[in-house]
Amino acid sequence: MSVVTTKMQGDIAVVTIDNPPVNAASQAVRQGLLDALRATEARQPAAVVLICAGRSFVAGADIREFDKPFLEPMLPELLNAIEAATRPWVAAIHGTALGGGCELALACSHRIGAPTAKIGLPEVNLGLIPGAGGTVRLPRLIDPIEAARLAVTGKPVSAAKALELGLFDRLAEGDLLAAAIALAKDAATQPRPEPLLTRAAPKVDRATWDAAMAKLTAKARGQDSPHEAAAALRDALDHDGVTALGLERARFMRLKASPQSAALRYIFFAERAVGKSPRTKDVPPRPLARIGVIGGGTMGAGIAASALLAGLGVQMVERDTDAASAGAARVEGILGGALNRGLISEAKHAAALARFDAASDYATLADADLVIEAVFEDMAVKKQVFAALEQACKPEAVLATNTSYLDVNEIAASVTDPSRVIGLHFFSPAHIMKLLEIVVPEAVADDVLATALHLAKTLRKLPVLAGVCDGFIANRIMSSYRREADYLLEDGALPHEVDAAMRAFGLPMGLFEMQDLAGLDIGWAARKRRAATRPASERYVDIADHICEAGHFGRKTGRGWYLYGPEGTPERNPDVEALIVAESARKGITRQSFTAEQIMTRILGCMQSEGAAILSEGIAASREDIDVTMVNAFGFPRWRGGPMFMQTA
Ligand code: T1G
Ligand code: NAD
Repeated sequence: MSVVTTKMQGDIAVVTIDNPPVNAASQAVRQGLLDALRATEARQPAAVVLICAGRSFVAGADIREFDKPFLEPMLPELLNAIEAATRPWVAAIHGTALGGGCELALACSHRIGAPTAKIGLPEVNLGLIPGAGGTVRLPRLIDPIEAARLAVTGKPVSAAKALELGLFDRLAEGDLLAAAIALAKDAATQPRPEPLLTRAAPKVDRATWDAAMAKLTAKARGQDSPHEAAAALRDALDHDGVTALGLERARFMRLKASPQSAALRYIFFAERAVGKSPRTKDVPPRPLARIGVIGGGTMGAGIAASALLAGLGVQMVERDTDAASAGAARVEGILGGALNRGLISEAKHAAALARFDAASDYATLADADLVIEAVFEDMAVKKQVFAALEQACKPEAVLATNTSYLDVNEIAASVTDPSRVIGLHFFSPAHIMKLLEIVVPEAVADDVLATALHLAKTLRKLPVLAGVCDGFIANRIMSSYRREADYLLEDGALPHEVDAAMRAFGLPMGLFEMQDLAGLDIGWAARKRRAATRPASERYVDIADHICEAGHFGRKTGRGWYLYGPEGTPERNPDVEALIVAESARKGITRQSFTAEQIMTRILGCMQSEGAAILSEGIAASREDIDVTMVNAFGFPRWRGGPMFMQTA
């Protein structure tokens, strides 16, 4: 059965693409479109409507074809042929028209969108640029700087914005196909618009253009494709359409072969491969309507807000009514922030609050389907909470812990039925960070694991499955390269040199800046907790402990690794640098200088060796789990794929 079919509705030919899940423009789709074009050219209907079955218009070229030789018909040539069709072609867009899908729509003479449709050119997110005329046709249809915004940022626009820009001719009120056929009938009786490819490029003042591109590429942070997209748009303005098309194709093919695009395509598919387990195949999750959150602190409030924003009901329980009120205020603050930023409507905000309650009485958890504890990082406290939950909750309720480091098997063993216990390690801020480490204890039931994965999907989180160990995947690797960074200080580096090297590598922040931001007391408490079990043979650096012993915990106390003025920017801390030099001397270490590359070689090497250990111990099932974690927990640059990908690139 062809993935492209053509049916006549009166004198309008309706060409339908049906290639689940996202109607990617695979070779079969391209061939089907070419056949449909030939058939309609022969049949000469009044006009043609191009529409997609399923949930979306064409979401792009089929990325899975990129690592194989391209097969005819090639998309650029197909789109040129559609644009040259003798009858009007109307693209009827619902869902998302992205990349090649947007370019296909641009090759049509008219475009109509469902009110909820989105359209864009996200190729930069794959280290590419549009490769089938998007950078050439779009600036000939809409304001060139707006065209650049779509291609350089990769962010799609709404149907309303597309209409405002002139990218859509109409929005469909009611049935999309009927509205598209109406537009097609009108188009059939009007003069054909000049094909975009042959239109003269608009003139844009160079200084205005350069200033706009500088703003649009400001956040590229080492990634090439945004700059390449801006250059391709400039080519489109400086040359005729056909010449610009050739330049675009050459640039696209160069980028498709680039290491950054290979890395970005790897992480795109890796994020869709993780969070799957053979144990949950055909295993239905338990019901998930109302969840309990124990603790309304930093994490509890974020988790509660995340669940409320996803449409779940939330019962928060705190130590006492004052703490419950404080926790509720934190949740209301997060929801209020979402409302003020226009992320949610008044109605959604009110509905979320109506589903929320905070109390100090565990009896309020009687109808909770799943409860997450986010209380102090203290095993005794957590065991007390689980004992109380076992009394208060229905036996089928899933009991989860948000612990960062504690042994989830030990927590599970503290209740009568350990099969109902699982780890749900959110990252702060929990209502924003997408990554969710699902920590899988030995005794967990398959349907409890399925419920955790279902919760992740409901919260639109990115789940990675982790075995039980100290720090699971993210924090275990971070602890490893934090130790290495401390060794570098003793060996001769200074905090600002390590942080500069990490930023230059593409990380959003250096490790010492990050510790100052999170609070040095958190790591200090973890090191003291581990002191008793730390191998005597392990090299230990006391520098951070000395800083904490002096009461300096970073930004929140105004000094830590760095000094913080009233505006909060980190300045080098001479006392800390003197302490570092003294520690090297005390240990008889002759300090040496390190280049940024040498620093990153040691830090990256740590990430990779700890990742290898995590794989060999079965804590993570694949390198994708580790790379997805590092990219989404610590901002490891996506255009490098991840520490494990880098080993094989
Ligand atoms: N090609 C192949 N498979 C794709 C795909 C694509 N373009 N997009 C999605 N999939 C798969 C995905 O791997 C998953 O598979 C399933 O579809 C559902 O995706 C010539 C060169 C469209 C917003 O960059 O942004 O066109 O895991 O889980 O959350 O100039 O998918 O089920 O086996 O993400 O609802 C440009 C990429 C390509 C869009 C839907 N287009 N896709 O999100 O579902 S390059 C893109 C997305 C290009 C042209 C250039 C999202 C989505 P599986 P999903 P979702
Ligand atoms: P927090 O101190 O901000 O909040 C803990 C809350 O638990 C407090 O409000 C406290 O009143 C409450 N609490 C303590 N005992 C309680 C009890 N018996 N019943 C009900 N409430 C009780 O701590 P946090 O930063 O939100 O961390 C909570 C948990 O999440 C810890 O296990 C921590 O390791 C983990 N975690 C923290 C982060 C982070 O970045 N802060 C990230 C991931 C996981």
